[in-house]
This record gives sequence, C-alpha cells and structure tokens, in this order.
Amino acid sequence: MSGAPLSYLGSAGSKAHQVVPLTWFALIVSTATCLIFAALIVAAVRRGRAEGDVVAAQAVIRGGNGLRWIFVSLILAAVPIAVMLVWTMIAIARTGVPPAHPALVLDVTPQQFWWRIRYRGALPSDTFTTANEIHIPVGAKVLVRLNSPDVIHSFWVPSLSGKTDAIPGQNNVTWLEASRPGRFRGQCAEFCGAEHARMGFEVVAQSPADFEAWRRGQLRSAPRPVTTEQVRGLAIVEYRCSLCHSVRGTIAGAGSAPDLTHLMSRATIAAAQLPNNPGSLRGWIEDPQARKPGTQMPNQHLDAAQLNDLTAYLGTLK
Ligand code: HEC
Ligand SMILES: [Cu+2]
Repeated sequence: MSGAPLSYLGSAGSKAHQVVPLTWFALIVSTATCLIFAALIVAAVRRGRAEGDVVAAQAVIRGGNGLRWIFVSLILAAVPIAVMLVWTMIAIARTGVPPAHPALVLDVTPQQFWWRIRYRGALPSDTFTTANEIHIPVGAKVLVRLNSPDVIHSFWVPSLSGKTDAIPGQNNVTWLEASRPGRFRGQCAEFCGAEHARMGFEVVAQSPADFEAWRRGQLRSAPRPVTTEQVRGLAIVEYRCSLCHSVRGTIAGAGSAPDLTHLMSRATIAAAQLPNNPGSLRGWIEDPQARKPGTQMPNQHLDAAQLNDLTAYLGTLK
C-alpha cells in the first residue's frame, strides 16, 4: 500500500514523518468505531428478534439506567477526538512553518502542464533552470517558493510533503526535507486544465556529494554538436524550437517551455509521463498531442530525416 507512487501512508521526510502516524491513528480509530457500531447494531437487531412480540409491542422501553451508556460512549468518543486535536495541532506547528535558514531555495513554477524549477545560487552564475525533476540533498531543508503564470496548481509530494497551492500573483512557500535517498513522485493536485492528471514530477533525494555533482553538471552549458547529424539537429532546435525552449550555450533562449540544456539527465519527459529514451523522445516530438492531448507543445510536422537529426542532437544534452 505504502509502495504505491502517490501513497500518503508511507513517509520519507521530516514533514511526512509528522503526518503519517496521525493518519494511521485516525484511520484505525475510525475503522474500529465503524466495526464496533456495526457489531452493536447487529447484536441489537438479533436480540430484538429473540425477544419477539414483547419488543414489537413496546418499541421504546426506558429501563433503569440507560442514560449511563450515553455518557460512557460520549467519553469514549471524546478521548480519541481530543488526542487527534492536540496531535494535529502539534503536527501543524512542526510542518507549517518554513525553515528560517534553508540549505537550498527553489523557485517552482508550475504551468500548464509541467513544472519549471529554478535553483537560486549565491551568484547569478550559480543559478540555473530545469524541469520536472527536483534534486535535493538528503537531510537538507529546502525552501520551495511557488507562483503560477496561468491558473491555480498545487504542489504535492505525498511521501515528503502535503499540498501547497501555486496561485497566480501570489507567492506561496512550502518546504521539503528527505530523510533517505530515493525518487519520490509528485503530482499537480489542483485541477488546472485538460492535462492536469498528466502533470507529474519527481523529487530525487541524493547524498550531498551526488547532489553537488548533479548541480555542477546542470550549471554547464550544452556541448557543441560534433557529427553532421548533430549539427543539423541543433539548427532545427534553433529554428523550430527556440520560440519556446532554451538550450544554454545556443541561441535557443526562450523560457515558456522546459529547459532542454540537460534533457538527457532527466529520467522522464513530458512531466513524468514518458520514460526518457530515444524512442519515446522521438515519438513525443513527432506528435506531442497524441501522447498528451491538450499539451501546450504543438506538432512541428517534422519529417523522418529531421527527427533523426533532432534525436541525435538532443542525445548530446546530458
Ligand atoms: C509553442 C512552444 C513549443 C515549441 C515550438 C516546441 N515546444 Fe517542446 N514543449 C513545449 C511545452 C509547453 C512543453 C511541456 C509539455 C508538457 O509536459 O505538457 C514541451 C516539452 C518538450 C519536451 C519534453 C521536456 C521535458 O523535460 O519534459 C521536449 C523534449 C521538447 N518539448 C522538445 C521540443 C523540440 C525538439 C521542439 C522543436 C522541434 C519543440 N519542443 C518545440 C513547447 C514547445
Ligand atoms: Cu497543474
């Protein structure tokens, strides 16, 4: 159950560690209550049948001490509710306030239907943009600043953190801290249009050394194309794709679509919908609407030779 990608019954970070035990407590208490009530109702019905006509004639018999049961059950109900109330308040206090001194600050900008992620560094040269895959070091408190350029979306990584809306014109903040390495699935949790359900992302929690290696890799510009295929591929990117995408180190510098500079370093494409392999990449570029109807990337009507050149070039963007 807690192995499902979007399960909220397992936790991998300090925020979720606060919430998951409370969830189990509420689940167990409510299930037990339902079962006890069902059993009592069945017992009452059977007892009524057994006593036969006497009960039928006198539906309500006010016996000696019936009220006592009501008091007892009120107390029995009040105890778990009070526990849940206090426990919830503690959990909110521990998860609600973002860290004052985060180790990492990310600007996450969800838009129809993918996630832009900007890593802020101390210097402009330490700042870079990527998409749909958030890398964080294990044990670091990460501040996530959310804003939306179009409609309301919601940032949700069940095993690390609850939902926080991204609202146009408003800066919302949330935070993450992973307690172990792993890949954790995230999802847009606010209906935002046709492909809302296919607007996923992944959080990759890594050891600080692996994270640093990844970060340095992301800061690099794209390598120059080498083969003639790759050279033609870059020309197509600059001519056909640079309206929306950017590849740092080339003249493609637009920001309305995922940054492709290190496309090959990501495990998935199209907001965690397709595995990132040459076949699905080619299929995506050939006809994005067939893979993700309603996506904001248009069909470029490229022929087979152009698709070959493009995939050859995109393959170099590691
Ligand atoms: C009109 C704008 C536009 C143009 C032109 C465009 N794209 Fe896109 N592209 C997008 C958008 C928007 C997305 C995000 C789609 C989504 O996930 O819903 C995208 C996604 C992608 C992705 C997946 C990236 C990822 O990490 O998920 C690739 C690869 C890609 N485009 C390649 C290309 C190539 C190659 C071209 C040129 C032949 C191109 N695009 C032209 C808008 C565009
Ligand atoms: Cu969304």
